Amino acid sequence: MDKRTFLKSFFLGTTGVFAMGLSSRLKAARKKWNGEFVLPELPYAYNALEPFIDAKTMELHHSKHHAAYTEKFNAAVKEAGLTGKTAIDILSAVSRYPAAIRNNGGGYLNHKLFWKMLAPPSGKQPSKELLNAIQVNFGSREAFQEKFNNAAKSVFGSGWAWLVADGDKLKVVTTPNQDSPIMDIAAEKGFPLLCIDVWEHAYYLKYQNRRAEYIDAFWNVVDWDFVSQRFARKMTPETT
Ligand code: MN3
Repeated sequence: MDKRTFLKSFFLGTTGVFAMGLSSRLKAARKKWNGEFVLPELPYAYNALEPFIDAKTMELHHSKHHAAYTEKFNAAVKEAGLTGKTAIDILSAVSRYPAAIRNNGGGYLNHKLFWKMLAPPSGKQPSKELLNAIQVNFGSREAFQEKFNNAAKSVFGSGWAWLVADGDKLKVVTTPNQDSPIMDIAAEKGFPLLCIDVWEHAYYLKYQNRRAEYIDAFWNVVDWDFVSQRFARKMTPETT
């Protein structure tokens, strides 16, 4: 993508990026893809986020919960005759499809992003550009984190809190269950930059009912390099 196309697609937001900006590399990757969604490997060991997120939780969350969403998503996609469409294509039009697609497709893609947004504690910080955008949109990094924390705490039952880019605007939003801000049914849409899973399966073994402690601990394992690259659209968006 050249710079002009990049900027144009950036300001068009999520839909624009995916509608306009697929490079030939992405198209080639799609061509080779057989249409089946695969549980991704974690980019670190199950115990790599200790003591903030414990190994047992990570193992169950990835090898049981995420694996189940992936398997059920594949079955639902097949059932609905959608094989060959990407997860982004399917989920951005999810209002047309059965609930099994929404729940399991959301579970498949949300966790795929979540694992990549986490990393062993490194002390890395947001890029200058991202920090500047956070200050412009929320007043300060502290005010942003407070807003994100409050959003994550406020999710009733199961769901997610997100930092999303909507054009050049950053927003903190929440979604119920396995919904995503990329879904057409989302109350507030945007391109996900950062997210936290606040389903009890994400923290109950270590934190029991203390969701706020889990949210505080989460900040120690945020991969700010990943989030900053995502903000700058310097990485290949997920296609499958
Ligand atoms: Mn989960």
